[in-house]
Amino acid sequence: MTTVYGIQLSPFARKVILALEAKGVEFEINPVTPMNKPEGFENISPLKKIPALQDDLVTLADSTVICEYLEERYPQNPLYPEDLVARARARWFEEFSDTSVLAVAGPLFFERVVKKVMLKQETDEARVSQIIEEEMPKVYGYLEQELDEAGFIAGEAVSVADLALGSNLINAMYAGVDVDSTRWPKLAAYKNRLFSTELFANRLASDKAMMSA
Ligand SMILES: N[C@@H](CCC(=O)N[C@@H](CS)C(=O)NCC(=O)O)C(=O)O
Repeated sequence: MTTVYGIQLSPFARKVILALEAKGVEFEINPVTPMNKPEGFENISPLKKIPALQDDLVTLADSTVICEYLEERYPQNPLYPEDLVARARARWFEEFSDTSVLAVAGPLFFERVVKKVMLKQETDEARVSQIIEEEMPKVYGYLEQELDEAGFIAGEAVSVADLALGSNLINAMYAGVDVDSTRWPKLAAYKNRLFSTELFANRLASDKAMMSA
């Protein structure tokens, strides 16, 4: 059995879970959280971060490394485009999402969901406003400029870049900050297209069931 160590609300764990689901690989989740790492977790994830993955062949950490492994082990429903340029773009937008989009969505999710719901602390709304007004426009503006009217971020098919970008857009949405379609119409339409795919719709439904429980 393939085990994912992490929680499904982590954008990096969600990226790996989506990759497994896209490829139809059965897996189980061991719900390790950043605040609740078991003794000896460094033997599975040497940097002590989630996600990690363990199967009959490997124990691996880092969502990017894990997704590349999954692609090579399970080539069905490819997540890396065949075309050289599109594949390079997929890798770039995966990286951009894991760094710059995360730098927007991560603190929003932390302030409005982790602090408020899980830690029962006050949300720093001044920090939220600063992210929305100063940091988000640079990141979303760049994505707006790179997206087409149709398809996904690196071509016609959903790629690993969409798993990374979509995972962060989900967490921003859970923080009550959706993409403003008047400022970023292509990004807002892309988000709706992506979230309407069976892959993302099922993941959103799973989050909803988990959060209402
Ligand atoms: N580059 C890593 C980043 C993973 C990451 O930062 N995970 C966060 C949770 S979303 C974490 O485990 N943080 C705990 C820590 O840094 O101690 C990946 O792609 O998997």
